[in-house]
Amino acid sequence: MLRAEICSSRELSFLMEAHDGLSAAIAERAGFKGLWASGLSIACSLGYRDASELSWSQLVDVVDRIVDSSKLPVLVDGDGGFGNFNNARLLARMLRQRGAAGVALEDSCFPKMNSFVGEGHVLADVDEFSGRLRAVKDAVTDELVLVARIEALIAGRGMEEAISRAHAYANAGADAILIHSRRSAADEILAFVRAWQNRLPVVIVPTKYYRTPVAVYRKARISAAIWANHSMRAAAAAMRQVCRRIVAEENTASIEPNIATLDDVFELLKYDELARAEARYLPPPD
Ligand code: SPV
Ligand code: MG
Repeated sequence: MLRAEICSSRELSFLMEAHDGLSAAIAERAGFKGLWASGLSIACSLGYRDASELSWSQLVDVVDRIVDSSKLPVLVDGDGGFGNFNNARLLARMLRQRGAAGVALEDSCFPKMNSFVGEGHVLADVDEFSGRLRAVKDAVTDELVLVARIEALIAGRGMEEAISRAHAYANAGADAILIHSRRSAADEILAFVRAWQNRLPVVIVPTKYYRTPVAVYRKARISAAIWANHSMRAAAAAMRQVCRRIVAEENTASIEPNIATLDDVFELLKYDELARAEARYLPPPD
């Protein structure tokens, strides 16, 4: 299912960020066909920075809630795999156990730093990172889609380096390539796609180059675009506004029309089946 979403260059798919069960359920209800369990958004929702402060087991536990809260396939942001080939492989096995559909691993070093923060991002050695991918592929075979994420453009290492890394990661068994950019225009992403010639499907994260119309990605035969952090950012803005108003007004009357009703929330999480009298537990007959 996720393979169809992200590995088809015939149709552009969209993955929506989820950082907990509620955001997963909301994205599904809105019509998305796949989810991105974002490292940044999950870390942020727990009050951590996206700098390997969230542990791999905390990530796995949140993914468990995301998977359980919708029927959608979930591509998990596995950062660099939280260490070497062994840590990456363990993470992938645990994610498969919790029902994830895929994992994206980036060629960063531990501890990682979010791609949009600071300069001087350090890339992993190509052979060492290829070993991480190969170890994951050997462990989970086709049961998890394996996306290799290239940070060469983020690290300012240029297009040639990005393309040669993409070939190395394809040879190591990746199912798709995620090429990341922090530019405000899609030019370097599109240059990558032209040079890459679709040896493997391409996934993008248009967080910074959000003004580019998706028709451009369709024309470039990009397989999937990830809206990587928008529910988390929407929640942050809404929570801040509500908190400020309640502090100022010492009353919630004015915000009531602008927030989800409790009935909305109950409906989203299917309280109706619990509320029925016949929902009482009936033990099986002896
Ligand atoms: C994430 O959502 O955690 C990502 C995308 O990895 S980014 O924040 O752009 O690095
Ligand atoms: Mg991330």
